[in-house]
Amino acid sequence: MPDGTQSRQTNTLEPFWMPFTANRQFKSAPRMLVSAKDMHYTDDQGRQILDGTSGMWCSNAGHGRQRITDAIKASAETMDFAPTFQWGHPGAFDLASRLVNLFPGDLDYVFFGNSGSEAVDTALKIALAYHQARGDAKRTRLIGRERGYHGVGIGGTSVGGISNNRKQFGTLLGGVDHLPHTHNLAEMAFTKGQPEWGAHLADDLERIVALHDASTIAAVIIEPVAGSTGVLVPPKGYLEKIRTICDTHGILLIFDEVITGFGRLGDPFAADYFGIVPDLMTMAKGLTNAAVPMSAIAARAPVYEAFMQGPPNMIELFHGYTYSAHPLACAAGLATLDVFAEDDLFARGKALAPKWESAVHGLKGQPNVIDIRNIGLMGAVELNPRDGAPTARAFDVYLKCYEKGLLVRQTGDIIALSPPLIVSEGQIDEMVNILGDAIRETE
Ligand code: PXG
Repeated sequence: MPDGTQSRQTNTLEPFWMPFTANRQFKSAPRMLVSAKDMHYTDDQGRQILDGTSGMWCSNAGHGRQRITDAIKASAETMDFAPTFQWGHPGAFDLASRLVNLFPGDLDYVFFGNSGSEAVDTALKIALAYHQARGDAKRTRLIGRERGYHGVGIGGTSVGGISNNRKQFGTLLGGVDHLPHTHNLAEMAFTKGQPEWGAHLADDLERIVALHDASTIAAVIIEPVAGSTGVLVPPKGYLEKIRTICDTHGILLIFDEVITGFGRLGDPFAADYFGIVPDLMTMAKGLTNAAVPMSAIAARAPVYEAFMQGPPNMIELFHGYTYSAHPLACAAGLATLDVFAEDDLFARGKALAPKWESAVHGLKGQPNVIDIRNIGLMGAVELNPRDGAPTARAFDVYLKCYEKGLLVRQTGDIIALSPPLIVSEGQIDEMVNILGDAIRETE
């Protein structure tokens, strides 16, 4: 190893090892965002960038919401930090109460983390511990799905199904299996909303159950709509089948709603939209409008109750984070719920969805566009990969969009869109026009 003093970098961009980023490409041509308000970022050149992705699927109420900023400021001035292991602070209980009122069914309890990844690993651990608490300790297998994204913890990476996110990290957790993904261009290209084809793919869970025996399986975790992999909308009837199979075999169903939570589909959660109550539900991102990192795990009453046994002075779940229910995050979460109520944002998302659908599907027929998908205020445009250079075409489109003043996400050969729920109809047209221009100008 070189002496530490010799490794000092002169380029100020060099020391930050950027996450999920082509570091050398970025540092040679940085895209630097310096402020954000409502639907726009401003970059270091003073350009206004229209936000087609709610930051990273997270600032659902738009940027710089005064009410949220004020709440964070007031909270920081009152109490910078309070522990929540064997202590408490009012904001944590207030936010938990407000959230469980929003959750569907008997999702009556909430545990807090700081990121979607932590929420996922927490949900997986709760599932394992739940079975153990009920004397069913053999149930230790976890089932994910191909192309699923559940964050970057070892648990989330293990149940995740995006190959690039797994292959650098060895064998990961044992005892994990994966359902097939639901994407099939031949059967569902250019479907508006939920595809008619594909409910039978849920039957693969019966195959997995038969292979491992139900008595060894703790939980199934899926995104109701797969986000990161490029907006895979569940086929009609698919989620219902998954729920039924889990019920039949005593397997917990975890919905990872880190992206779909807080209005992305025009309902508070995808669970509401699809009318299916999972046993555990993870959320993050939109929970605080991304103004302070926070995540949460909702649990159905019977799950929580399974832990509430033994002497009452004993800790029931040996799990938690220093920053679980951090006061600033709770303040931001409470203010976010106020903003959603004041602006009627769930209804707004729902009302805009038809406009969104027709706008994004308007890109059909543009060069290299092989599929368009949408649900709620989520959309994806899939491009034909360049020969021998997968992902390059979409990356070029992504860069062109940025040059033209639009923030989109690129994943593989897919451009994903998820605007803040405050987007106007005119801004939807603007997004689609810029993306269309970028696609036409890209070889
Ligand atoms: N679950 C799901 C479903 C997610 O989408 C996580 C867990 C992990 O959350 P954290 O907070 O640990 O990052 C996510 C995160 C993208 C993109 O553009 C998606 C995510 C993160 C960054 C980029 O697709 N999803």
